Amino acid sequence: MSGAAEVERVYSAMEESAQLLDIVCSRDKIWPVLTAYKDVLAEAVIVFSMASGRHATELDFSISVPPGHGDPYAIALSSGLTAETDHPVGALLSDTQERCPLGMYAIDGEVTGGFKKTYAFFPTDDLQGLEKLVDIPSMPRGVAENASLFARYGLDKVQMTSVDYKQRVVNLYFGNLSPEFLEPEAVLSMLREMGLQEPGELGLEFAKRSFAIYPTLSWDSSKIGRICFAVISTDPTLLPTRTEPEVGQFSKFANNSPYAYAGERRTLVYGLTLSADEEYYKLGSYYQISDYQRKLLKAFDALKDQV
Ligand code: GPP
Ligand code: MG
Repeated sequence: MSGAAEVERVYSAMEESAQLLDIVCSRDKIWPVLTAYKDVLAEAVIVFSMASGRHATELDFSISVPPGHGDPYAIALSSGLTAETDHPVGALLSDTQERCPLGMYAIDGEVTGGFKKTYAFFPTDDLQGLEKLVDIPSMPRGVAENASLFARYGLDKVQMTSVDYKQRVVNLYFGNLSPEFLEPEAVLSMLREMGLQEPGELGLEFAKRSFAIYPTLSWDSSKIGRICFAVISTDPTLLPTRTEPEVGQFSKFANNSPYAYAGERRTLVYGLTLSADEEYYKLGSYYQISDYQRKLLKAFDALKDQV
């Protein structure tokens, strides 16, 4: 398929996914993003992600970009998807790639807002330690200031980072989590120290199955803005709440979002996010996957019978 046909194909799937949530896609915002990365679409991992509450009016899309394709932030700048900035947010991806080995990149956009984020994935067999990340000059100082807190709760190996150019925030996606730190007492103690909301019983059960935990930091404060517990599964019923309209909305999305790997079950990543004054949920439905997601599902989806 040509690049233009790929753009058309992915846009249609995105529209179908957004319609499930009554969200209208902005073709003018999405088309330039898909066009800028059109050559990677056929082989990319592509995720459509919804969220609850005040975030329910947006659908995000994430697209992986192989390292050989070049720095995706440079592509975003040269394609006019985002404006140049002197803020350290604009230097973080290139500072990261100068200092750390990378296995992959990704970009992220909103179906109503357009280009939003980049991701830097470290090699799966070479996750980076916090000490490496605190040395990156444009990294928010809050990372260094919270490094010992993270380490005390077993958060010390980073799988990937994301940079959000709109909100000017950074996520550190910690992996290699030890089960002891996923127990309710440890999770509650960590959230109290961070000054974040504490989930109820359902949320704590959910958190036990996390394959990644990711805090969000900014350049404005050393406080942790929010943290998300992520669970990967093919089960469409794992949302950690029983309230409506969330259950209905998430179930519709989990059961009907389009995906391009017929014959397999849809890969889903649920998120439980806590900030100082908010608890909300996210669900990423994978439109395209790679063998890496299949491997993660094998390792983590099987855990459901043990917790
Ligand atoms: C979730 O971050 C991360 C993804 C959906 C990226 C996965 C991308 C691939 C190409 C595999 P988030 O959207 O929950 O973070 P935030 O809401 O803080 O931006
Ligand atoms: Mg998102």
